[in-house]
Amino acid sequence: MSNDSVAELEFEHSKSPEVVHGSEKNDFLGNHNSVKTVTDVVCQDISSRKNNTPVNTKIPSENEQEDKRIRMKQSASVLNQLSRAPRGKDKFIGIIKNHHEVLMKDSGVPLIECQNGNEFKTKYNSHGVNAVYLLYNNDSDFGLETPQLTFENLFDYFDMKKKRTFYNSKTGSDVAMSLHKFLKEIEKRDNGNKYRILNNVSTEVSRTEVSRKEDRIDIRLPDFMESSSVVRQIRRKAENFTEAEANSACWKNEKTELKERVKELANVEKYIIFSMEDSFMDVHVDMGGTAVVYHVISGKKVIWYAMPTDENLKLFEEWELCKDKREMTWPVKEIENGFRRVEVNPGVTFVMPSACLHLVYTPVDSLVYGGNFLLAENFDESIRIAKLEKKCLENKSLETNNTFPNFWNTWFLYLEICVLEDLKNGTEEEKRTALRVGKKLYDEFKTCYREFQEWYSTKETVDMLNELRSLLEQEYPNIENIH
Ligand SMILES: O=C(O)CCC(=O)C(=O)O
Ligand SMILES: [Fe+2]
Repeated sequence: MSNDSVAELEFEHSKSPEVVHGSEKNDFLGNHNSVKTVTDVVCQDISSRKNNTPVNTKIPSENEQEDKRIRMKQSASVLNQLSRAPRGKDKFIGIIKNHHEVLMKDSGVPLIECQNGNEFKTKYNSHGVNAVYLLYNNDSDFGLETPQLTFENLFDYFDMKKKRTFYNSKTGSDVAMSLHKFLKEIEKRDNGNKYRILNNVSTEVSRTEVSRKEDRIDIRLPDFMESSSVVRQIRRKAENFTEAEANSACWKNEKTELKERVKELANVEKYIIFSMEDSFMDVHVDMGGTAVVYHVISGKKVIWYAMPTDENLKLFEEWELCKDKREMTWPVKEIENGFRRVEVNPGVTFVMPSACLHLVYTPVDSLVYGGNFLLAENFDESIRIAKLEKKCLENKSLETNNTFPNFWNTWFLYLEICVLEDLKNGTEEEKRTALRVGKKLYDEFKTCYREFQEWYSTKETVDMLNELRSLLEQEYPNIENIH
């Protein structure tokens, strides 16, 4: 008997009889009483990230070690079942529903916990953009502001008739419906009727600040996001240019005016996510390898994340590009020890760096604020994901509206009005950042700049890259010419 089958046998004992959800009888497994006696291993120090060794942990007692060993076996058994279960079917959701509490609970993947915004600021300053954070209390030092949404007050903020795309976790397909209908679906479920498990992750409300005709919801971004988001930096710079400056020869905008391009920048920073209990999103990386801020307003989310290491991304890429996914091992199972489980309760904020792999399960009906943003420091990870998305677009496994709008154009605009500008006129600190980021952009674009001719002509991109090279030369004397 292999270790796996031992784990399955032990696991069988913890099942209770079949669960009936509403009046609909699912083939869900029974509830599992998870072991709650073991303190979670909390890694406080990102310096352990490379070897995944947690620090500041107390030495577990023998009982705790035994509990942990059992939980790990249970987790492995659940992963085995999940990797065999058909996606978009009750069975898969049922396994998650009943066993998510033990799933990948004991990894040593780092998580930086912060009690308040001030602690977040201090820790973010020392650990930077490549760490994962869990902030328990959102306050003015963090800066995020969202209305206190509930399922009862949605009509105060949203156009209840507007058709939105909901993902049905039971069938794995999309369905267009209004929020009004969505609430009716919840009612149907609560009245014991057959229902769908609906999840809307595409309601973005940035534009509503300007035109309040449709959704009427205001969100203030966290301070660190406001200052580090590439799109926000471009907007700020553009706002500071006078019309004359923006149209002068120094802003190479023969094709379109700066203000037109700014209007076309992606709005992906202010999503409200509407999820019914049992919604599930399988392993993915957010569009354009963006970093994510995820704040539960009401309800609860369970997120499993894995760091964007080369190895993890390779497995994910293989999976994404595989035509027949049934033939491949589920990447979550392969990367099992690289995932960490986090529960995000109301008022709690989860911050994930660019290109993190993640899965999300919703144990109760939930309303969430989610914001995506590009980080210049994570340019390489973003480009890697965008290249993967390009291949997926080509093989039609991805649709354009699930990618970061104007991804490549945005980086050229960032190069033009942020990086070049900072290298020439920035403060010492801005220059240092621009040197680092400028080099990454240069190395990527020096060979493939001809591919991007939407917002800039080839002559403009050549001029920009040559100017960048001459500004980088002193710091990087061996820098190659564009070719
Ligand atoms: O909350 C969810 O169900 C999934 C959110 C998410 O990861 C996404 O929209 O990319
Ligand atoms: Fe996501």
